[in-house]
Amino acid sequence: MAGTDSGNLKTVRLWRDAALRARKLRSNLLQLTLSAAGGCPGTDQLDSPDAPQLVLPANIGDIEVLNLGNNGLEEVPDGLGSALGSLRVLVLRRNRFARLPPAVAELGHHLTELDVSHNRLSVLSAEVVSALRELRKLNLSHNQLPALPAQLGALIHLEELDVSFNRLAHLPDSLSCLSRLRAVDVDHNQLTAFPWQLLQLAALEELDVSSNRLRGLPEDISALRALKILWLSGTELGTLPSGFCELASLESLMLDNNGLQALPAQFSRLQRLKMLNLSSNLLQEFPAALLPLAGLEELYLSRNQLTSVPSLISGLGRLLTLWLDNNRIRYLPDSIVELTGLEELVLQGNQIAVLPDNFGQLSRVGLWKIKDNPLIQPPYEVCMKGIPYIAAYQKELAHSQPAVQPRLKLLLMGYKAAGKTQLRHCLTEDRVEGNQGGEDKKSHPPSPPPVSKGIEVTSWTADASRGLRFIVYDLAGDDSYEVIQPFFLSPGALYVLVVNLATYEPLRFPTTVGSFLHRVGARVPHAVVCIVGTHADLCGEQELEEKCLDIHRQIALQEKHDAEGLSRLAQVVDEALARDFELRSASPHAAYYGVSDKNLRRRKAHFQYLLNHRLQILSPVLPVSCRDPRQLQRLRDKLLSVAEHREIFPNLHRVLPRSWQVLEELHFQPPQAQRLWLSWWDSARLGLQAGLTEDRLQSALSYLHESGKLLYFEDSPALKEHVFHNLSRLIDILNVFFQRDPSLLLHKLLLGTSGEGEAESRGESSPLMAPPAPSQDALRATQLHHYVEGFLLHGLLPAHVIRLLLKPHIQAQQDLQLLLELLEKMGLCYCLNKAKGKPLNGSTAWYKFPCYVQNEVPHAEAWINGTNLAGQSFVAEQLQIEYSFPFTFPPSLFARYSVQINSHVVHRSDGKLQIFAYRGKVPVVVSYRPAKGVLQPDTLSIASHASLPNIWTAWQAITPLVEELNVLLQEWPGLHYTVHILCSKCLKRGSPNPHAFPGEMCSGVKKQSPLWGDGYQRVAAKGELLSQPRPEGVAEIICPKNGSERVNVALVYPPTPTVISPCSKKNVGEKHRNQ
Ligand SMILES: Nc1nc2c(ncn2[C@@H]2O[C@H](COP(=O)(O)OP(=O)(O)OP(=O)(O)O)[C@@H](O)[C@H]2O)c(=O)[nH]1
Ligand SMILES: [Mg+2]
Repeated sequence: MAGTDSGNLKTVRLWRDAALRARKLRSNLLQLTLSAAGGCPGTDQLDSPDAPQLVLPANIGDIEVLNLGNNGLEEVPDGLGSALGSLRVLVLRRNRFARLPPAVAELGHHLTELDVSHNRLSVLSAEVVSALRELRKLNLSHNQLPALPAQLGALIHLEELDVSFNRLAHLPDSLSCLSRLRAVDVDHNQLTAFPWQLLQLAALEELDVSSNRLRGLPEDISALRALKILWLSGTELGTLPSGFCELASLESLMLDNNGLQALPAQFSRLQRLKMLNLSSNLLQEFPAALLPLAGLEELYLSRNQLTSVPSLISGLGRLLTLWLDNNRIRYLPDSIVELTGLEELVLQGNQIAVLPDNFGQLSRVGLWKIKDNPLIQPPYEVCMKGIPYIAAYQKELAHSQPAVQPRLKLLLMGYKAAGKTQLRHCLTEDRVEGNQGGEDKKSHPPSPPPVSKGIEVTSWTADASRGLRFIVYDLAGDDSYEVIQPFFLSPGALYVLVVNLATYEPLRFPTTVGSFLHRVGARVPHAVVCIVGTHADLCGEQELEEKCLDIHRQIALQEKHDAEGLSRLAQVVDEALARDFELRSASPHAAYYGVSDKNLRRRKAHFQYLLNHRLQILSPVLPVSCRDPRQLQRLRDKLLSVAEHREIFPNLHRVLPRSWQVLEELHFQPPQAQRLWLSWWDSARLGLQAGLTEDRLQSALSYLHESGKLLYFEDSPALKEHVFHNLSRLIDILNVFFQRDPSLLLHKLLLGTSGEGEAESRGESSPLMAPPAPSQDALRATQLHHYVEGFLLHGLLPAHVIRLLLKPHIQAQQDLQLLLELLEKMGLCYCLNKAKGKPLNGSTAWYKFPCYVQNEVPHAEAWINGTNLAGQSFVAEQLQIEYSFPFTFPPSLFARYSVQINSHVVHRSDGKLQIFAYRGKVPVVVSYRPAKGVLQPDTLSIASHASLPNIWTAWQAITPLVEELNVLLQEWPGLHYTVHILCSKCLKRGSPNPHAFPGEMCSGVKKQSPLWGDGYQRVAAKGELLSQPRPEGVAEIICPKNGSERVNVALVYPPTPTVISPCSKKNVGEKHRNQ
């Protein structure tokens, strides 16, 4: 069977799949498949205590293939032997047989194929076995057999034997008589040596002995001259005997997961080899014996200890697949680009800093993995984007002068009054040459910083001799900044978490350290974090030591807890994957009920990603007193040495194309320098001036974002059409709104009102900014006070008051419009009474800032028809999608989401934790429930209701809202969350703990951070069930919370699979670009 078309085979895997398909294609035989009574999807036979009964239909004497698989059977149906006079193929897989049914013996004289895999066989009756004289294929895999009977030797026609996944320690001697055997699977057993019986099987073409503790191979393995496919994975081999090199027919060889340190010199005799897997061995040198294997198409050398690749590798001219990941390779030979047929090139996890020139020649490579290499040339984000980008970059570099500009974004984070601003002043101002901030002056001892001004950005030349600059972002610690802080967390930055050691105590760890780490980890997986403890001068020596140790210990605990939690979740996915999809879909009790393998694998990959991209927290905690110049100097030195670390910040050591530098300069030149933001297209035009075509702009912009020069959110579908280059103006404006201080706000407003009259008399008012009626100062102050109160309580401000607040930032008349647009774009507020694109007709525009909403529940009057979705019983059916966040909830996600949904809803009413609104005429509720301890994580749910026949209207109402949330969550690639569809029946009953059907998918990892991500594209996050078609022929699904209760399938699956169009309108530009 390996035979005729093996010339085309690409991998053993493919070959095996083809063989499997061939087995299924017994199309010219008369077939019958029987299921146990009541065996419709939605009920679970396997979990029921009573074995189901099958009754054979009458007149089945002509049946040639009978499939009784997947029925939970312990016995075959009565009369099986006598009724099936023509039977040739019998499939009994996935049942509960503990022995071979005696009736099978009656079929012996005509049966050619028998499949009893995945049962509970612990013994084979010699009598039944010897009756099966005509058998050609026998599958006994996945049973509990400790031995095989000698009578097996009587099955002289046997061609294929699968006894894998049993408990065999030996094979019967008689096996050596089966001279027609062509395929044998004995993998995953308990063999302790290579079975000599197999050496007699001269016709053997395929052999799998993987996962047995063979420890060595006999010299006379050379007897297996017909062998084409050989699996020896995980067999504890340390060397190969020279006889092995006589297996001249070998085409595919799996030798992975052994202890091989070298290959025998004669290995090159295996000239027919097309596929060779040597992954997970102990090879320190690339085996020279491979180089003459000119027919090799696939070569896997992952997870060895290779340090280099010989340039003669170019001799493997037929190579399609080359995996070299997780070795210690420092560079690639230039000749590698001659392997122009390559389709898969996997290099991740090595020490490669520079890629050879002319990489563009490898244009066929579709599978390209390069993450976790200290790449300098081309820069990491270029490499991550793929070969065409590398080719373009290399071309560009050839045409432009390189420019070096070491610059690193440094973020100071931490609880309020932790000492961030003071630290920034001390670090940057003490050295005159280091002061680029302009406003900072040399002073010592340091003057106390002014009252928190909010978020601030300054430049600090930390090492003038090397020209090393930090762009320091001082992220104010007050809660009110939570909603804007995430915009500044970007990949490739150095994070400094500041803790006030004087006020620190172990109980305060979660608020002062733990939550910040979670936040950074969720936004920027794999970020580098230093912990700095301030106020050291106020602590005794012992106190200092104890507190630093406690922080260190609690960080380790939190990390361990999170990693273990993720591993457990990954394990559940693994277990679900190990069960067939059919099995998973048979029972709503099963974990990941109804979730497709593809979605599960995606989820698994995401867990793996989360586990591999934990924060890089540098220990120990660095204590410092802002009053001690020596300690400050030590901290400076430490930060510099971290920044200088090539493997952590390769960015800083690389050569950039001149065009990138020109692009940067152009962004900060008038007239665009004054603009509040640029559209992607504006930026692209500057790119053209710099000599950068559109396709190369993205890399340049993400570099500028990472190094702190501007904000460009390539991961946010909502924001990636804009480039925020005017950082200082942007931050000043944001600070105005997020300094939650009533007196300060009032002060600003009063300042703003001075001179109002003049503006009016110049006729500058517009309908959007209808000014307040002129009145006495006192009256005005009261009025303004009223606005401030309304703002801080309900997040409401009219446009003319916003204008007063922003007065210092407004130069031209249209500025206010622009500023409001900016705030809306960033998702910080929405206009309450302005429908998109429609003028206001003279009335005042009111803006709502959801992060300020204080009232616990929305005003009920807006919720006209609906009653409480949480408790009361409904005539209508309820639909509720629940997102749950077991580790951390992104700060202010609910507030941002509140803005994001505004274009989809009408008649909304906002509470601090809940929004009531309508989509058309259909009511929707969005609710946020903060975590209560570990058992009840944070949840965000989107609900609606409708009568059963109209339930599609509810689906239609919530689907765009679900999509908006998924889009927002893409900004948090390191976040874990789950999505479920709550059982409508449980909700109706008012159950406090309704059953949750999986409706989710991995937390939608989009593009990872160019610096630390692995470049795997996050598919637009969508619900698992939400993205899967309704199972055919299933009308109802049992709710496991209440055994007999059935839920209509329309309440669990949307009418048609949701075609996610995350902000299709917003993606138009991108589509355009990609064309
Ligand atoms: N004694 C002493 N006081 C310090 C030290 N560092 C900061 N402070 C004082 O602590 C107070 C708070 O420091 P800030 O730098 O304003 O704190 P912050 O982290 O910027 O606070 P927010 O901006 O509100 O988040 C100020 O009065 C500082 O002078 C230190 O090392 N020793
Ligand atoms: Mg501060």
